[in-house]
Amino acid sequence: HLSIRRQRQMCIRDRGAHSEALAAGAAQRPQREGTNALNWLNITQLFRLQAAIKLDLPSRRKAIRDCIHRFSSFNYEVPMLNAQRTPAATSLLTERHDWSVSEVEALLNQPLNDLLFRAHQVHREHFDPNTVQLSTLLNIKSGGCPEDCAYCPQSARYNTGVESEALLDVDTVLNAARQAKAAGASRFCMGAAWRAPKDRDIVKVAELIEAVKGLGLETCVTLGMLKPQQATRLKHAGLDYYNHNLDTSPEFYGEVITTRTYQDRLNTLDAVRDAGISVCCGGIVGMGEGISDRAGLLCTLANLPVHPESVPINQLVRVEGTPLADEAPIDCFEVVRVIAAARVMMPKAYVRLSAGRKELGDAGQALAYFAGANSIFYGEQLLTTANPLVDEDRALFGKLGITAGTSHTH
Ligand code: SAM
Ligand code: DTB
Ligand code: SF4
Repeated sequence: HLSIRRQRQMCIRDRGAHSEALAAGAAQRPQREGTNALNWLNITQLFRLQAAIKLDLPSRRKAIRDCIHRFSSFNYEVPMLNAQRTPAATSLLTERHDWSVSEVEALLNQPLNDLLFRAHQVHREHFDPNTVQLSTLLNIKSGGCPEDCAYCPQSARYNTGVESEALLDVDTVLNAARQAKAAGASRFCMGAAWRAPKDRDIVKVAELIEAVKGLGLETCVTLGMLKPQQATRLKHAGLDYYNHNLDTSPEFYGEVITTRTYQDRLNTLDAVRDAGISVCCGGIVGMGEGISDRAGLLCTLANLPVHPESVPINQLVRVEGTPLADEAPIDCFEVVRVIAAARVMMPKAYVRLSAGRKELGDAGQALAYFAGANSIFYGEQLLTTANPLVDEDRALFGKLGITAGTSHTH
């Protein structure tokens, strides 16, 4: 139903996009027989699903990513890509990566029923709404962290009563992982209170990953900032996910953390993505941020060249001794709104209702599941603070008709 003039404008724009992308592809294209520009574009689309990561293309990845980014900023279908539509191309064309903060603020500020309705529709298009993925957390290296994250009980700068402990050994970790599996978890997440792991730490964590993977569980670790070769080493050990949160908007970030930058975090996310590991990245609400900061966090996440496969939304756990201990509590609808907006903006991501479930209560959690949350931390302990009991989660799932399921990103 577009006017001819508008169609022509679009065609001209398309041609511009094509030639840019083709140029980027051509510049980086391997000199192989039979590899023409069109094939190369298919490869860039596959990259989005991480297939191309398995190819040895480190020097070309940035060009590929830029190319994908340019394509994905178009909201209408590009005829050439459409003609050779693959699942990867479909995803490239249907997911948005061009959100503006004001647009997301408007989304967050909608009447709750409107936001919930939209989010739930998106949720049903992509997932079974009655299945929730279960991840169990283990703190493999507790306390003594040099960073100053204002929310964190494990920072050595605050008096929170959390003891500093050495990295757990393989047997202890395996025992916890076996228990998690027996209780129904599909993923085992190991957290370490490091600013950044040393190479010798990576060797030990790689052993833990191999052991947990051997039990048939998905693996996830969160170790702080990561260098590209460290990410590759973890990938080889069998790591499925790396958790590294942006925590809040670029603007509010400096109020919460001063010992590492937002860009440091984005660099780690790049290293993880380039190593072919699925990205788990989200943030915290309830730290005194404004709605625009929540929108800013969601925009940064959704405008990444590839959406994170997993998006944990944490409600601040206010821990005595941390600078944010006396922050005013937020109500459950604030959390639910952020979950709903994340679902709308990143339709295929697993949105994890993370820290703060105890405070949300049954009704708040039920709303969050309706809004599109389809993953939780499962087990009585988060890292240093309490989580709902396994029996409580089972009882709530029973009341809501929810069953535990695995993720389908692998
Ligand atoms: N040290 C590593 C790092 O910061 O990347 C990994 C562990 S760190 C505890 C992982 C994440 O847990 C943080 O980025 C933050 O989002 C979340 N977190 C920590 N303390 C929290 C709290 N009190 N309430 C809510 N979320 C918290
Ligand atoms: C995430 O987003 N939340 C988890 C996990 N990733 C590592 C951590 C929550 C920590 C809550 C405070 C604590 O227990 O120390
Ligand atoms: Fe350290 Fe991570 Fe806690 Fe920050 S969030 S103080 S980096 S353990």
